[in-house]
Order: sequence, then C-alpha cells, then structure tokens
Amino acid sequence: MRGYIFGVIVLLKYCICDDWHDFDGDIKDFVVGNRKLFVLTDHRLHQMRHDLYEEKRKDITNATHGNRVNILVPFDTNGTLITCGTFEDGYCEVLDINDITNSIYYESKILVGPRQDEKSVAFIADRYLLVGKKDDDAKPQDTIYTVVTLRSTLQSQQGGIFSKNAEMSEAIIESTVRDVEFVNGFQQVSPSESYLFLNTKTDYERKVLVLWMNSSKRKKTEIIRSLQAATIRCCSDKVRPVLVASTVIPSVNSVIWAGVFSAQNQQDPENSALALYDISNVQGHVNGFCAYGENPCGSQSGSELQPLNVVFKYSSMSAVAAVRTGPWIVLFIGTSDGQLIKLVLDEKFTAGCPIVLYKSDDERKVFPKMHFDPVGFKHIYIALKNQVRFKNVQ
Ligand SMILES: *C1O[C@H](CO)[C@@H](O)[C@H](O)[C@H]1NC(C)=O
Ligand SMILES: *[C@@H]1O[C@H](CO)[C@@H](O)[C@H](O)[C@H]1NC(C)=O
Ligand SMILES: *[C@@H]1O[C@H](CO)[C@@H](O)[C@H](O)[C@H]1NC(C)=O
Repeated sequence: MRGYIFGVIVLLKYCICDDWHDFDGDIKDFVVGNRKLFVLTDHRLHQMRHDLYEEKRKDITNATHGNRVNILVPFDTNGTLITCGTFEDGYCEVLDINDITNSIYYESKILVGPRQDEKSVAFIADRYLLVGKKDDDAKPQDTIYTVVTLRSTLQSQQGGIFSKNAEMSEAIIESTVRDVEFVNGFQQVSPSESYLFLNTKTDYERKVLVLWMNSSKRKKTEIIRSLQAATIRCCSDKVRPVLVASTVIPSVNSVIWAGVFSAQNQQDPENSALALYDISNVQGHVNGFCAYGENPCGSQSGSELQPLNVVFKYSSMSAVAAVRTGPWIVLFIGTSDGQLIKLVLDEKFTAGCPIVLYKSDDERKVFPKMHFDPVGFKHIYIALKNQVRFKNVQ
C-alpha cells in the first residue's frame, strides 16, 4: 500500500503533462507576469496560475456599459498589471498583479490603446509605458500622424499617471504614413533599449520597419529623440513585405531577432518565411518617421537589414517564440492551421528537421503571441481560439 501511494505521489510530482483550459469567449490577448498568466477575452480578464488553474476573474464589460480592453501590460517590478480600455472616452486601470479584482488606480478620459479593434503594441520601457498604434484621431486633412506615445507610469504634476506630456513637448513619434500596423516590440534590458516592429503601407509599396530607442535616457524627450529606424527585407527568393509575428532570441553579445514574413498569398506553399536578423545596430532613419516636431519628418539614411538566414518556409506561419539551450536555438512555430512546430538551429543558424509537437483537430489558428512559463522555461503556452494550452518543451 505504501509503495502504491508513493507511486501516485511520484506521478503527480513528475507528470506535469500537457494541459489546456477552455474559456467562454475567444482569446483577444494573453500575457505572462513573473508568476501568472493573464488571459483576456471579450468579456473577462482571467488570472491563471502557470498550471492554468484559474485564480481570479474580472468582468470588463456588461449589458449597460460596453468596453473593450486594448492594453494589457504586466509591470512586474511595480507589482501591477496595467489595463486600459475604450469605456466612455477611454480609461486606464492599474490592478494588483497578484489579485486582479483589487483595483489600485483608475484614470478616466484617456485613450491609450486603439479605438478600433486593431493591432497595437505596448510594453514597459524602463519606467514608461511605450505604445505603438495607428492614429485613431487623425482627420482627413491631416498629413502627419501620431504612431508611438511614451507615457508616464508615475504620478506627475501634469495630472494623471498616464500623461504623454514631456518637458514643453509631447513624447511622441510621428509619421507621414497613415497606414501602419504595429506587430510587436520589446525592451532589451541592460542596456535598456526598445524595439518596435511594424508594417507600413502606401499607394506604392508595403514595408516592414524596426524603430529603436535608447530607453536608458532619463527624460522622455531624450528617449524619443534617440529614435533610429531601418527597413527589414525578406527575402531573396521572393518579396514578403508583411510581418506577421516575431520574437527576440536570447543572445549574449548581439540582439538576434526572428520574424515571420508573409507574401499574402495563402495558395503559395512558401507564402511565409521565418528569417533571422542581427538587429544590434539599428542606425539611420526612414522616410516619414521622426520625433515630435521634426520638419521635414525623417529622410532615408542607413541601410536595409538583410537576413542572416532564412530557416523555414511554410504556407501559413502565424506565431514564433525562441529559447536557447546550450549552443542551440530552439524555435517554436505556430501555424494558421493549428500546428505547433519545433525547429532546432545550430550555432551557424542552420535548421534541423521540423518536428510537429501538436496539431489541433479543427485547424484553429495559433494566436501570434506565444509565451514560455516564466519560472523554468519548461512549458510553452499557446492560444487557439478560446483555448490556452501548454506543452512541455523539454
Ligand atoms: C507603482 O504603482 C503604485 C500604484 O499605482 C504607484 O503609486 C507607484 O508610484 C508605482 N511605482 C513605480 C516605480 O512606478
Ligand atoms: C456595468 O459596469 C459599470 C462600469 O463598471 C458599472 O458602473 C455598472 O454598475 C455595471 N452594471 C451592471 C448591471 O453590472
Ligand atoms: C543610451 O543612453 C545612455 C544614457 O545617456 C548612454 O550612456 C548610452 O551610451 C546610450 N546608448 C546608445 C547605444 O546610444
């Protein structure tokens, strides 16, 4: 009997198997904090333990008050989760990261995320909240648009916490291109540098851009003025001018980044390509992107970024994430037909054989963001429609 119980305990302890959780609405966003996962659907925000046990939930809309949460950013060093939404004229609410039902601060009449249901990016850059999105408030006669804002996260004399004001200026990046779509971004710590990746579209062409800022500068205006930008090209076999998803690859002496690029032709078996780039030195400017008030706004200088290697091609990749184990890079690739694929690269960025780790029965698209468990990087979380799954990756 004792042996039997021991066996059960050993099983429970070591079989942290693949698991999933179904939500009662489609997943709009999900993020990880130091200890928890936060999953956003149309109606609720859910606080999950890393084994996908639901700890708390918070309604974000109800029959009388429509609301869409459009910013969801964990601010771990402050023990808070920043949420913003469209309720009334927009608002932001700071929640306790260990208990999302505990509201710490509320600011009304402020629209931080997109008004429409569009892609945007938001993350903490040092002590500011960096937000990239299409300009919702542009008028038809406008020729210059606000595409990036740098907001405070501390109470200031100017009023609310989330002010975008800077010393006699506005902490914004402007663009003469109206049609921008922010795909993602991240902050590299020590030294603190921020990267944003976006698609642009004009009558003539589509392009993928990277914007870089030095977020270790003290003042907001200094961070904005440190802007550097470059065009990212993919690839030599065929032009794929739209970025679908991307990830930074943990590296020691350089910043290696992987992007999924699409030629926007689902019939093509090589429609999407996964390419690696060294983005350690983004230098120069691109036409039509500049710090607030610069006139004319940005003129082309510097060179285009070309891939170090193109490691995978497939009809429809939709997501990518990466870890390093020893000398190898392990890439996890999500597809629009519901597969999770593992691809191992050697030191020279040469890919081994792809391995399918998971395939959904009903071909659900893998949500562009995938996350590793923050504690041991032993699991990857993927979202498929109304479901979050985790897969053991070791
Ligand atoms: C953390 O959040 C609290 C509550 O909103 C705020 O008072 C405090 O200033 C914040 N700290 C930092 C470093 O942002
Ligand atoms: C709906 O939400 C608003 C704002 O949070 C709240 O004031 C109101 O009481 C809620 N109504 C119901 C019926 O729950
Ligand atoms: C970023 O700003 C800091 C503080 O001004 C400076 O020391 C550092 O050299 C800058 N980094 C780059 C890459 O320009």
